[in-house]
Amino acid sequence: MGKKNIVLIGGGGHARVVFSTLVRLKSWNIIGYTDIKNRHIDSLEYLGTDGVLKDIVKTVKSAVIAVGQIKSYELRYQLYIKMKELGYSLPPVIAASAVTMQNVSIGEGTYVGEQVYLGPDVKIGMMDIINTGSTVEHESRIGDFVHLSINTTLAGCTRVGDGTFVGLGANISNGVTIEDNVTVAAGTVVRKNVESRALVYGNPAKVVKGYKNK
Ligand code: JB2
Repeated sequence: MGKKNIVLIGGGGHARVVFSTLVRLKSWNIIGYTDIKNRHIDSLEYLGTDGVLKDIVKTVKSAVIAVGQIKSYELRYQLYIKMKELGYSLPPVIAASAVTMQNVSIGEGTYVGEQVYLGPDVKIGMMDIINTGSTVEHESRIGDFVHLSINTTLAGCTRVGDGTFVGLGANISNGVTIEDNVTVAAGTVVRKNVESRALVYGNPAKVVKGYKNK
């Protein structure tokens, strides 16, 4: 089967990672990337700003939103709306070295990085970043526009709400629910449920309520 065309949105750090993942998959013809400026990614053509996307969609139907999400998912959300309006399809990108066990589902536009493990019956939402080396064990549910940073570990039956950010190397214990728009700082060990918009940090974890106002 021939390779399908795909365009990358964004040319920063996350785009470089997504680009390498796509290259290793060998199933995509990566035509280039858009950005507000030329980021000079080796061997990937800069196509211009997002204004060019309305013409590109005539020949390239698939795109990957390769802008990351740390402080807020707002930009990823805006880009998602724009790409859908333009008629792009946003396939999930699942790295060649990721392990997905039985009955795993992964939503539209989600990136699953190298060396990720997704246990049986795990449900991953749309537009998520499940970054390099993360583990999500059995029956866990991850919402939409979530970012699990590098090497996060989520035990079985965990819940993560929409828009939540989980920092580098954080650990979430079995059965814990983290609600929407929560920020989990890097290295945090979360053993109890966390309510919406809170910041949680440290071990044992401390919680700041109402950290985010949306
Ligand atoms: O509207 C836009 C737009 N706004 C910013 N359209 C397009 N096409 N691109 C946009 N950008 C571009 O996103 C910026 O000009 C910049 O080149 C890129 C963001 O790059 P940056 O390296 O700042 O962040 P990132 O989101 O690619 O990566 C962060 O998040 C990852 C998850 C980094 O901190 C990584 O280390 C992290 N792994």
